[in-house]
Amino acid sequence: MITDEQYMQRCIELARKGTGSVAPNPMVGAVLVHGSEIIGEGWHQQYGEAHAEVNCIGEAVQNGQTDKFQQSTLYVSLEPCAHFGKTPPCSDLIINHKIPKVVIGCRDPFKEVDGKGIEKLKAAGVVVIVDVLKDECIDLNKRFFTFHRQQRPYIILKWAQTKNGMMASKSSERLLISNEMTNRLVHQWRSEEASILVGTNTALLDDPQLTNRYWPGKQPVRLVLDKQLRLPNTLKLFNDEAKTIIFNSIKNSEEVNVRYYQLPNAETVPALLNALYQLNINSVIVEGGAQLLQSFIAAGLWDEARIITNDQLTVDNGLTAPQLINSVQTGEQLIGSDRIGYFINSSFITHHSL
Ligand code: AOF
Ligand code: ZN
Repeated sequence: MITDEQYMQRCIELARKGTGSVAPNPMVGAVLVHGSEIIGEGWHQQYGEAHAEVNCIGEAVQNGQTDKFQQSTLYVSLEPCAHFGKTPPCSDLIINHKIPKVVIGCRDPFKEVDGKGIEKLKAAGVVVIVDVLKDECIDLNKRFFTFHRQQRPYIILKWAQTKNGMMASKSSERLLISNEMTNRLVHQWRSEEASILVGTNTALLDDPQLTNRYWPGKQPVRLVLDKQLRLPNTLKLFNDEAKTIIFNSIKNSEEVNVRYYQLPNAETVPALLNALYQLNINSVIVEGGAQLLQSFIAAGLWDEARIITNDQLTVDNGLTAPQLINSVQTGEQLIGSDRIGYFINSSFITHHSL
């Protein structure tokens, strides 16, 4: 006998096929089961397009399975929607197709839905089971859940540090902490997030491109703090490889690929996060400098820290790396609280050419 959990696992697997193409929407998967036979499968494939349930039921209809619907169960990793968004409500679709039972992974935190889909189904006499593999389904869409529950993007802090807890001050030293493999990993991370953020000094001194070049997939939006508009437009982050938003206290304007967003208190983390919420940016990877990273830590506003270390390298006059807790954080260690810390030791990773 196949369990509800196993069908839900399949929904999660299907949902993941939407990785990178549905944000800021959630990834969602659905299967329609008759007896022990799967008669339809679907997932949310593209932002703005059909939801998982529509594709799942659509496949079953196409395969001539419609007469089995009244004895079938629909499994879906997120509560079916109840609102008219870019597409009509999935709960209506289920009711119209007379599917008598729906098993749901987790409730949708989006305020237009948030239990209304479940209520609608129940009111129409559909048997509804909720929270099957709930934790897995929430984790699948951790960015979406953080965005709607906390009204801010999911925040990943990233930096590289030496054995003695220093961030490199010169780019030559930085190259020694990281290597081609960790660089590729960082580009994969960039491809997975909606945006990358850096502070003024980092933009000015390092002149980073802040693009994803070593991993297939999309370019995140580049976010830069530049209160007084000190950054010259000759910097690489003004190139056409990706979009850039400059948070500043002087002007609001839109140019090709560059948007100036006026935000008087951009240097305070909550003000910046609120702006990102308004801009519908549901995740951010903060890549420096030390001061900006430390201000996120001090505000307690972060979800993950990903720290690249090189346990064979010490730098004498570097910049002290951010401190997650009141202790030196070299090597691997677990960070208290429900946040996640990853230490990636680049000296253990062998070199491969890209
Ligand atoms: C579902 N099934 O596969 C997804 C859902 O703008 P729209 O119309 O695409 O609606 C987006 C919202 O719908 C999104 O914020 C989330 O609450 C829900 N996503 N719902 O029933 C799906 N992707
Ligand atoms: Zn829907």
